[in-house]
Amino acid sequence: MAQRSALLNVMTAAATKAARGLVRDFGEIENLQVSKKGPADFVTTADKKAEEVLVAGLTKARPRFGFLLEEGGKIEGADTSNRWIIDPLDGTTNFLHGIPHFSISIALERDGEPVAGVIYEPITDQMFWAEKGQGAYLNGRRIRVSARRRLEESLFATGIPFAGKQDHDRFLSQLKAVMAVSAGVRRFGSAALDLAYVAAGRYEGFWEIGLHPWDIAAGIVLVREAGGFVTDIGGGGMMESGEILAANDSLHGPLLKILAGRSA
Ligand code: 2AM
Ligand code: CA
Repeated sequence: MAQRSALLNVMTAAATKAARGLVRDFGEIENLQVSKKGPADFVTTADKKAEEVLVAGLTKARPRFGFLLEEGGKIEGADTSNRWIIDPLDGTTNFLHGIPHFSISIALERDGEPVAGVIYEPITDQMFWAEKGQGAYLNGRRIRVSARRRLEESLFATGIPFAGKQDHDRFLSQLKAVMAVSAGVRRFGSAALDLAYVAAGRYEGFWEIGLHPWDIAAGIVLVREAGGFVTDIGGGGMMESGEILAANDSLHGPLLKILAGRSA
């Protein structure tokens, strides 16, 4: 079992605590699916409750740090270098539909750079963590991006834009280009877990457009520390543009060309 730093212990403890409520609430979803009102309001409450637990735990441990929260927005801290970037429930649509694939994502950003990340998948009890310079881990075991180098043997994940989102045509041309050269494309619905799975070498790469900093901040640290490359797609910086491509060291370059509409 790898020795975890005090910082990572604080982050994993907060995730574990918030997950208890999420798992309890997820157990209720099945009953609510059949109710007239449906589970949507219930999920929003679950999401907010999880965020409150995370903020309380992290504030107790590091009282001066600020926050960027999916639900609660920005909270300025006395320490202007360090802030937590948090998604209390990534994969909300899965959760809402009773599909057991969702996560909690916590990153620590220091002077504008994500330096530590924890992504927790409560249903399967998979705790992914990484800290800059210290490697990436899953439940205490070191993880690495996959070693596959051939596109035709490679599996990729993505996120599909939906109603109200931009860039549907651009996404379709990216998908068309990747499906033509790869062993397959998956769409699981939690960007944070997609990045953790790239770090764990489960698939060779992941791309998505239209994301937010809380979807990707922790995963960026995980992929980098697992030996992968993670960048934006069209220029402009991942955290600003919400576009991300994460892949192993061999396939990031070719995939970036393919997504940009140039041949690999
Ligand atoms: P969420 O579950 O926290 O909302 C799936 O494609 C990914 O997109 C998930 O990480 C999901 O995060 C995120 N997502 C869902 N709705 C979104 C929206 N309206 N804008 C941007 N990202 C969204
Ligand atoms: Ca999210």
